[in-house]
Amino acid sequence: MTSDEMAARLPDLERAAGGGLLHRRALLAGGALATGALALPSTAAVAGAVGPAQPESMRTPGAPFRGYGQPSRFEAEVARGILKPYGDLSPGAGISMTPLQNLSGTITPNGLFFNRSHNGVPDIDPAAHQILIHGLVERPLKFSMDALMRYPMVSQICFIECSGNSFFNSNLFPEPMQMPVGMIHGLVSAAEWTGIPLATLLDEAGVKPGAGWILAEGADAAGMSRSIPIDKALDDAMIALYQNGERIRPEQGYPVRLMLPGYEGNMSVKWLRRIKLTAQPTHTKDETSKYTDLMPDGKSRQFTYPMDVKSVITRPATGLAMQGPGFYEVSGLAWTGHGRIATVEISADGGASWAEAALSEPNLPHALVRFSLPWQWEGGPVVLMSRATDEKGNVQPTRANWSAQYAAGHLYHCNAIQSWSIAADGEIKNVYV
Ligand SMILES: Nc1nc2c(c(=O)[nH]1)N[C@H]1C(S)=C(S)[C@@H](COP(=O)(O)O)O[C@H]1N2
Ligand SMILES: [Mo]
Repeated sequence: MTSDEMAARLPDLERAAGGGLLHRRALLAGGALATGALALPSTAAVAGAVGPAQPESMRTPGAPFRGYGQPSRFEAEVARGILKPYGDLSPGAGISMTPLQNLSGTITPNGLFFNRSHNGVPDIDPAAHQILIHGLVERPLKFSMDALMRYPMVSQICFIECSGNSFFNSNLFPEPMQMPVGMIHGLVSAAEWTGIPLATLLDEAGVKPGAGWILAEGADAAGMSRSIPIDKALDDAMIALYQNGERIRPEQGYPVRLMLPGYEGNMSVKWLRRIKLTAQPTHTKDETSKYTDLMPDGKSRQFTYPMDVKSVITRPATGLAMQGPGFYEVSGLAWTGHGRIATVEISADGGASWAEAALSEPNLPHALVRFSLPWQWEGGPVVLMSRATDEKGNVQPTRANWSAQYAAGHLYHCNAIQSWSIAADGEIKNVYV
């Protein structure tokens, strides 16, 4: 079938927007799939069999058991992308990014969870590690890891996003950079975190009147520390011990981290060793020299907490190749630090028309949501975009609008709409629209 014939066979009913986007119901019973109007990627069964009559795997016993499972050897190239801005002078200062182009669903496997560390991953013996709670409290308290393990725990699925995520699309880079989607947007990951509500431990210590903030400090060589408003600390902050069911990975803060749902990743202090209750923010190096937003008038805005509404198409996306015209599912991730995602819209004509995507369930606050939409690529050049709106009515801005809010060279908190151009030959590129 030529792409023109394909387009002609597509029932008008199922069209949701320009560029071949189909209605999110198109794959349901009775939709375009059932009517045979879609050029689906399956191949016709000729001999009624798959491969040789009896493949080797059916004639030889399989591998024995192993203590800790690993992905298939055929997935060996699926790995985090590593950036070391200081090279081997300081190899532990930098980032490793989640390969979003290789993943699906909404939970990041622990071994692929992104890692942002300011001075390496410490090797901490839980038997020797303690947390101190002091400052404006009735009773300063120390907690060993064994003591923490005896408290009632709760679980919550939430994302962590570094406020430096997507800096390759920020004002630092006036021209779009070409790299896999995971290297542009992979400083976001999500897990089910299990631990103790921070409020439980603060109640036990007794919060004194006048305590407006907490200082959280990590036990790493960066001594990373941040000020957090007491309201957040008493609301949904967690002392997290488990990540997707197993003890938190060293990269994520083993044996214990602070977890602040929806807030910029930097504030979720890893390798947590100390919480001090204070009247005012402490103005640590990590919240004055870094993680501030440079405004057009040259002033810096401090303390930008919730991560703004954002989405990115992860398939098709840079790092993947198109397999010729026909049917595709457009799929990606959306999230917001302000609660839940309300809608995600997709455009296949550079923003001229939009169709509403289907959202995965459960749609949880401060978690990743997967969105999807059926798409018939007719083989011509298109520009794919996604635009998320959250339940508070925040709408993801165009790159031009995002960029204009900040000074030249500003990089943090980039939640601009991502555009992927797809050429007739199938090449996928990062473009600014
Ligand atoms: N102690 C400590 N905590 C830290 C950091 C650090 O370098 N040291 N990095 C912060 C930053 S900038 C981010 S974005 C998140 C990243 O969490 P992750 O590495 O588990 O993805 O941890 C934060 N907590
Ligand atoms: Mo970060």
